[in-house]
Amino acid sequence: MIPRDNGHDPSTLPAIPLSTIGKRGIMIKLYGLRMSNYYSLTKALLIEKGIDFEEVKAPPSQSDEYLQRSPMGKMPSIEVDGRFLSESLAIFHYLEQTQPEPALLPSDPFAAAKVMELVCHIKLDVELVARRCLPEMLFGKPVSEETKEQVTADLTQGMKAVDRLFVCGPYAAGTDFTIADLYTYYAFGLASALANKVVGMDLLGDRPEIAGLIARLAKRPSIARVSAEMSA
Ligand SMILES: N[C@@H](CCC(=O)N[C@@H](CS)C(=O)NCC(=O)O)C(=O)O
Repeated sequence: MIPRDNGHDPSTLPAIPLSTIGKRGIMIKLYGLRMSNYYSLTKALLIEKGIDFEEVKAPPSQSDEYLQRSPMGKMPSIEVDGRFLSESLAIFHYLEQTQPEPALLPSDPFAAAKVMELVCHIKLDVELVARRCLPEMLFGKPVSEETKEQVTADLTQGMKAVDRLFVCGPYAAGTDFTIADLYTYYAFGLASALANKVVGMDLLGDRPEIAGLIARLAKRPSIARVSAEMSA
């Protein structure tokens, strides 16, 4: 057990009242690198919510200091009033509660859970699966044929799950823009490139409605700003 002296212990700091983030000088710090899809997703989320934030360049690391912010040494993580939080979904959960407007989930609990169900499948059964090919695409380290076969099979199954849940009406989970649209944009960006390059699978070729949504989402001000600043 790691001693709880790392800023994660809720009893060591005063509670932050809901709906005050970014409104009374509480500045969120966003740690990571702009090249990361999950960092970009979280940045777009902060912009969508109208929350003030400051970006802190922090490449992934296994240093003790980094692990205090993000226990797997990954990006992104955020800092709120001296407390740290990692994992894009956990960060979303926190921001949705502290800054409910604009809502990125439906008010109906079941409809909200359906949005999260779609997010889980996009994240775990598509993006995370395609990520197994990252070493080959990014670092020129070939992945084995066995891995490629497994990735192809898992991606096929994952996309079938996504097909069952994806609404595109016109947004990913229905009539309104939700967190599922941010995961659609940022997860498929990486996953479709990886699938195409490494296992020769075209994830979006037979799914013009998802491809069309991604093209429309690219023009959304939050996402367009994140893209513009990525290459700045
Ligand atoms: N489940 C995490 C995934 C974060 C993640 O995979 N981040 C990547 C960059 S996009 C990373 O930090 N990779 C570095 C590493 O694995 O060491 C989330 O949703 O935030």
